[in-house]
Amino acid sequence: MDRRGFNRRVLLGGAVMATTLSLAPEAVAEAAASTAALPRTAPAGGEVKHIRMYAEKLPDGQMGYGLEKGRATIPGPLIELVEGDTLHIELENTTDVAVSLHVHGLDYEISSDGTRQSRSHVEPGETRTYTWRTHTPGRRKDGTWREGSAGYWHYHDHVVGTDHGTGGVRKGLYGAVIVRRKGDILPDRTHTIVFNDMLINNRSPHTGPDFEATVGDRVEFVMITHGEYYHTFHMHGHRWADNRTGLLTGPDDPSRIIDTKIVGPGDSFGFQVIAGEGVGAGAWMYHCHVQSHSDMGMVGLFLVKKPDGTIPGHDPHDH
Ligand SMILES: [Cu+2]
Repeated sequence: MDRRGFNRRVLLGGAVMATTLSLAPEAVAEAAASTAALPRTAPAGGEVKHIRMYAEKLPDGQMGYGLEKGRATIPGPLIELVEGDTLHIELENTTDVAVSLHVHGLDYEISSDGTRQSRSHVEPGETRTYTWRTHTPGRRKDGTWREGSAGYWHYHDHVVGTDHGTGGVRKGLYGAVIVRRKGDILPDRTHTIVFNDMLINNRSPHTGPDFEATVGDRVEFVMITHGEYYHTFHMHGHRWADNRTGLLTGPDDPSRIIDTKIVGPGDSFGFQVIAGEGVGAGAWMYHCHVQSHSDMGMVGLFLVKKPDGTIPGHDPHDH
């Protein structure tokens, strides 16, 4: 069973923590039942949060971020915030090269830029605190409307290999950041998919990653692109809205509904689907739709099970 998304999630919200970690199984089932009736939504932001992260070399020569020493992953931990939250990240560098943490989309001062030119990187063996802030939308004094921070964003190293972090990103120093708006619908779980050069999440070609769900689950995907190439992300059997949340806000939301999206280096977007909605259980492929790229192994499976746990027509050894 795929628990990667679950384990990597940074449970910053108290409500999320309560429903996913602390309740007895019956209570979780009950929560899930009530979720089906009315989805949970993001609370108001405004909290100040602290986490510690580690930049590490992995045994296979790749690199990753983790929340515990020796537990780095590729992608790094999923970080979830609500507009108005502030996050302080103490980054410890356990490697033998300088590393950093550079985030997209959030508010930070130049001292948290994560670049060598601003001297906001971390030398081997040292620790540095990065501060990311977020804000709610609102009107400026001149009457114009200012966007909020909500979005599907991402973070990555900016100093390994070159002053653009080209080596660090290639080796796996990247991860997803979700900033939600108060009232945004919360998913049952979230998975991060990163097209990095010709690999997905730095795994060998034709080895996924695969993600499991049961028909009816509300599953969120954060899709990030890194490296040298442009790709077309595609998922079988499921569609989403091409807007901030990937969800329609109502019958009059004019957002286009899509099942492919052209993505390029540095891009990120996200969406939610109801697993198998209208199409049923199955081993649904997701892949890059550039034909040579999918042929070379940029493909994984969204494994949507029936309530009895089976997947019609699926050989578990298939990719
Ligand atoms: Cu591609």
